[in-house]
Amino acid sequence: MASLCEPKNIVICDGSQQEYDALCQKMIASGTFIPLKRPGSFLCRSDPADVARCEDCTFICSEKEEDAGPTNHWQDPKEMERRLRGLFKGCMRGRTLYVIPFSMGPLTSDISHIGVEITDSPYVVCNMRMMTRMGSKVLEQLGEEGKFIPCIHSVGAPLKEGKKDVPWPCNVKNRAIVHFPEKRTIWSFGSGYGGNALLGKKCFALRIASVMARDQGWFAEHMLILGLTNPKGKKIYIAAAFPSACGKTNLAMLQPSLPGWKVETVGDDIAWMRFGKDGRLYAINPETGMFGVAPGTSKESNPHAMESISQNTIFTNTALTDDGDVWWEGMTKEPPKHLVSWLGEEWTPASGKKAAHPNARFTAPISQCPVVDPAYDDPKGVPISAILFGGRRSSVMPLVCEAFSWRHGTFFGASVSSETTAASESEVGKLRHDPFAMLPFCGYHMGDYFLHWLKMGEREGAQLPKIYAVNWFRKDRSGKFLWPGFGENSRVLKWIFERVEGSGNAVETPLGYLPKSLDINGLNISPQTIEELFYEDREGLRREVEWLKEYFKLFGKRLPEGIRSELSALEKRLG
Ligand code: OXD
Ligand code: MN
Repeated sequence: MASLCEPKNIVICDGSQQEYDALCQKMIASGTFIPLKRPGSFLCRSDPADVARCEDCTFICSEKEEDAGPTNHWQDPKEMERRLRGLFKGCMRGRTLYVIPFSMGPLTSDISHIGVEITDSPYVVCNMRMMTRMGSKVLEQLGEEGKFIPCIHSVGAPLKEGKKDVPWPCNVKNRAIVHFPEKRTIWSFGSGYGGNALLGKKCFALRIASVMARDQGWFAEHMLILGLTNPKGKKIYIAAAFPSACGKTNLAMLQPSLPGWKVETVGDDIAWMRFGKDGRLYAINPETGMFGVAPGTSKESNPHAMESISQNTIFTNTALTDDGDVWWEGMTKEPPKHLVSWLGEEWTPASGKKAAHPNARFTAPISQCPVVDPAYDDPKGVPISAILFGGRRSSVMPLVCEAFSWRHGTFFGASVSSETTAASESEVGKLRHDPFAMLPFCGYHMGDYFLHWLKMGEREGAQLPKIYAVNWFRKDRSGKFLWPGFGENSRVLKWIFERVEGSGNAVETPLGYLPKSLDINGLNISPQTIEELFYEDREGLRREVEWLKEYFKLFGKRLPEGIRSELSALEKRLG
């Protein structure tokens, strides 16, 4: 790679604090980092054209096109390799090539896997140090023979001798985030942002890992993991899949409004799950940090996230206050009178523009979360009792619904749709199917992915988690959210807990089991609103079935029979 990329230097990262601090200092000097008044924290402004995951330039280059499936962009692997070799030729001239050995998951866990990212971005190195277990200890574990996933990254902006660097080098017009599922290799060119560049996250822990999981009999999922304890001290673990920027971080560290209940955080974005010898499904969070969406995060909406980012945090594309702190829309009711926007421009409330980019992010160690679960680093993982699927749906879908079976729950996952958010560059607010919240992250044919889920449920001796569909985002006719969400979601978690324990009450409906009653003690909500939250909109549901039928045609013969029959069963139940 060195002879292809022609870097000026090569540094093998040891993952130490000293190394991290030196890179931060280097980035302050180059204008990439602005030190903040929060201890150990920095603001970074990206190039205005490189602000989110780029789905149109993300490719799954399987040997056969049909194996990438209809939901992925495919290109012939040989042609792509040629293109990449051209792009990477001399791409690191004038820059340092950093070698980042990292482990996704605790080093001693059987569920974990190792990767090595090479990059010419010190921003990537610092973020990877927070997001993964990184450095010498990983190299030691690898030894001479160890296996790892090669992850190759360049911002694609060679630096001419004597030329001053820009704060955020990138090469937007040539961006390519490329996965070779058979070779299990990742090449990413031209972007420095989030999932495009921190290759342990979406590229490895989801796209490549989903292929490994299919082949080896486990799950790599876009899910948070939380521990839920009832007032008697009994604890269960829940995994939950929601599309990007739909509140995974908020749910993962929710402060329950119900007295005596406790939520603790294992992970906020990705879960790797494997059946244990006892037949239960065990989950680890392969990451060690959060790369969370800043806008909307406040002391009210997510006090635990606010505490997690009070120090040692990298902020990207937030606004800067006059006293050297950060701000974003939704952080306080009243915006400050003056700011410097994410674009580096003077900003006042009269500017009529957003001060922070809608996909502005914070990177912070999960260990700083005040409610981090004691088992978050446990190599065994945590046993999952319930799996939730949800999306942003302003109508039709009820607040919560329990699946009749694993197969029915797999159908819930396959049917997820959600209004799009700024986490990706595509149009915001458009309702799209996002099966299992994995649409941008499944590394193979989505029909085969459904089949993998169905098959895993047939495993002998498996003690399968119960499966739920949830929707915090249903609106009334005037467009107002019906459900307050955030800490009040603990009321839904309580019902799920009781169902798992066998004590919760439910009514059977065509969609699944709904709560007979939800604990709304102390909540200022009218009985009509509750009714609307669970209203069985038969017409809307029939339209949903038609819409799903049309969507599932995309998968042709690779749509498993289990999903097809669940859809017809729902159609029949709706009458
Ligand atoms: C993320 C995403 O960054 O899903 O987690 O976009
Ligand atoms: Mn995500």
